[in-house]
Amino acid sequence: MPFGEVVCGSPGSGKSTYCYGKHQLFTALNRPISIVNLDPANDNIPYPCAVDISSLITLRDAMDTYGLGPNGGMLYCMEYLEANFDWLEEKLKELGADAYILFDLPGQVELSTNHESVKRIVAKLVKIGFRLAAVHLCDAHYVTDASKYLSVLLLSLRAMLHLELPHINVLSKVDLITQYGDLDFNLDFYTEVQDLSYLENALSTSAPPRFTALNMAMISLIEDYSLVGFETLAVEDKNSMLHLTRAIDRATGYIFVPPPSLPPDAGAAGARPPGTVDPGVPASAASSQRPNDYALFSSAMSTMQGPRSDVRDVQERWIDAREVWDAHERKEWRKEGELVRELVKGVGPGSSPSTSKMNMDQS
Ligand SMILES: Nc1nc2c(ncn2[C@@H]2O[C@H](COP(=O)(O)OP(=O)(O)OP(=O)(O)O)[C@@H](O)[C@H]2O)c(=O)[nH]1
Ligand SMILES: [Mg+2]
Repeated sequence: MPFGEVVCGSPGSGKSTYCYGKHQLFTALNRPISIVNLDPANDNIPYPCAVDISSLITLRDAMDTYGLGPNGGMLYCMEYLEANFDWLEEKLKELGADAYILFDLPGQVELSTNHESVKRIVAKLVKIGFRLAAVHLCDAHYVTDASKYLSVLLLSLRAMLHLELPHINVLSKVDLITQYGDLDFNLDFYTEVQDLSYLENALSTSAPPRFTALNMAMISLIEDYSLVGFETLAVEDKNSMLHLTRAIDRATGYIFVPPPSLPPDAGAAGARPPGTVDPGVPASAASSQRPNDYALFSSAMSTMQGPRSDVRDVQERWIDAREVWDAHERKEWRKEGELVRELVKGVGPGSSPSTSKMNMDQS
């Protein structure tokens, strides 16, 4: 059964960078991953792209042929993709039944909040057997201003109700959050979206007082739904990426089971953990037929553990003690670099170093 993520969010919120980061992380973990670019205006795709909407239609084609502007052209492209869903289905089939696919969407928010084409494409994907989660990225700098935070809450709620998928909202670029000023509350206030009435004071300073009643009505609407919450993401922070991966796996029910029969040249990165037994099922067998002898990722039932799984750790890492952590990480990287150099020396010229020390820590 193919699994995947529909990566959506405002322009510049970090969708393509996230897809690229996830591709690197999963490749290091030996976990399957393919990326489908659904942004017909994406000229500089940073990641290896398995399927690209540009081979079906580009934004420029739509604009030139129908005399449309960039926004109208984008909506046309999505409608065209919907009408040619067979093309997408065919390409996805080639990626195999066990594929894990990221769909990198364009940044126009109406595509994931009110325009129907993306919603219908997603519904068709679900119908052909995909288990998907929507990963909605919102730039973390919005939480530094109460009225922007409120608009992000409404946008997130709207996207959740529109796409009708298991939904993970993410405050992206949390590593940059301190650049935009101090927070009125601790980060967990913004991620847990608990008692928003505390925002009243902050809202009255960031928006004219005549809007206070309207703002409070919107707050009570968000609280009534009680749906919105946020994970955080700093794409270059391995722990942050792993934590988000766990949250998404819980939402989709994905459990990663590495292939039991690894090719002889898989190297240390692909080596099976000590003490595990090869059950003799070929690596090509479907994941449902492979025994879960050493699943590396938590299942949907397990608790969320590991570094950065508590938002207070995120606050400490990026806000309260950022410099101390930066210095600590630099020291760790130096140590790791020295270790690799030692290994290279030990193995001798011409041999490649063991990558086991460089592997992502999955615990
Ligand atoms: N510091 C930091 N920068 C990030 C992070 N994620 C993305 N960026 C930067 O944010 C900018 C926009 O990222 P993109 O990945 O192009 O954003 P996008 O959502 O794909 O943009 P559109 O496709 O235009 O909607 C780039 O300069 C990225 O390098 C992050 O976690 N931390
Ligand atoms: Mg992009």
